[in-house]
Amino acid sequence: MMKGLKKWRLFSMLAALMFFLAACGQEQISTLTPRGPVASEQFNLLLLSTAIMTLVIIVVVVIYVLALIKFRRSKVGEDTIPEQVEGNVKLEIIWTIVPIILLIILAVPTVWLTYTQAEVSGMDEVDAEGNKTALTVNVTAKLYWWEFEYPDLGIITAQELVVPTGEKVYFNLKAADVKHSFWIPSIGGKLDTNVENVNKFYLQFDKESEGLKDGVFYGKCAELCGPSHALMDFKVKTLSREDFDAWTAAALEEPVAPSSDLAVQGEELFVNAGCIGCHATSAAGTAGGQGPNVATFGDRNRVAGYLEHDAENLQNWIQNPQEYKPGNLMPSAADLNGGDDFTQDELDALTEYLMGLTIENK
Ligand code: HEC
Ligand SMILES: [Cu+2]
Repeated sequence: MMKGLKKWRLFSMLAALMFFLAACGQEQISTLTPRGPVASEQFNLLLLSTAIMTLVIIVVVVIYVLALIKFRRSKVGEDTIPEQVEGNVKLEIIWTIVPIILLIILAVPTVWLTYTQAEVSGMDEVDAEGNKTALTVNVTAKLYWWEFEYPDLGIITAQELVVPTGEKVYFNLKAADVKHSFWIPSIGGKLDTNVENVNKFYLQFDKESEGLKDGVFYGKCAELCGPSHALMDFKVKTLSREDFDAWTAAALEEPVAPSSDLAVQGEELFVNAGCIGCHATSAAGTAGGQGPNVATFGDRNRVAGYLEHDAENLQNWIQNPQEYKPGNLMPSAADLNGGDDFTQDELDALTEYLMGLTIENK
């Protein structure tokens, strides 16, 4: 009976562990599957420090076990008092020097990487015509969503970052309200976004996101920022340089006109209910929206950063955003609509309109 119980316990523990580890190694979200040089360098550092720690543990455990076996009472006798020694110069030197060497082996690449990965002078480089040579994205973290501005291109998006592969992309990171932290696990370690200063770094995306699960890399807020912190996700689409240029050109064109009567009704309601006051619908523009820019809403992978991108979730969200992201700053339908929820027809019209907003399919 007892044995059976123990086995069962062990089994359920392993099952729980498997559940937690199930996400490890999924390349759209794991630090263990780096998909760019920044993440690779950081991963190698992780391996190096793990190797050093493992070596230390093994050496210590081996000496410990040897001592246990060699000096056990049944071997040395009941009343033996071991030889009393005090200080051993050779040993003292060894166990002082060895850790110092190990720490140096760890410190040199760590410090070196800390500086090289913070190297952002490329951000200001210009070519002969005075154009920036590298892409810079201004990221603003807001309760509980992400704004992405391309200052040199005059483009603004939200929730889904679009970047080219195979080149350094520079980031200016800040927060609009409280501290957040910008993190794309497979691409590189996180950096805080603060209200009082701008943090800068670069990332490089080596893989096109198209073949991935969901077709995107996952990004996260990595700094506890409020009740909906855990839902403050964003997604990253990585495109070849060519596709990225096509995307930026399309982003600067006029938004596509609504394609059906229902969508036209949706657009009218979007304006009349005041949605437009917080949600810009053109990707040509600058940062500072009160709500996410929705010019790419139809292309997005999620509603509000984390809900499956379908009509039902969109309508539930519009009706009552607080139920899905407590503490977020979007008013409920009733607040916008003179105390009444939207009717199903109104929700259908808004859905038709919003789902039709696209840059990819212009
Ligand atoms: C006072 C400003 C404000 C108004 C007015 C407003 N919203 Fe929002 N909306 C927000 C904010 C802020 C968010 C981001 C919430 C979050 O994710 O934390 C948001 C998120 C959204 C999203 C999800 C966006 C995405 O990229 O996933 C949709 C869709 C949306 N709003 C639709 C509407 C519609 C439709 C209306 C009008 C009926 C409306 N909003 C009115 C502020 C506003
Ligand atoms: Cu957060």
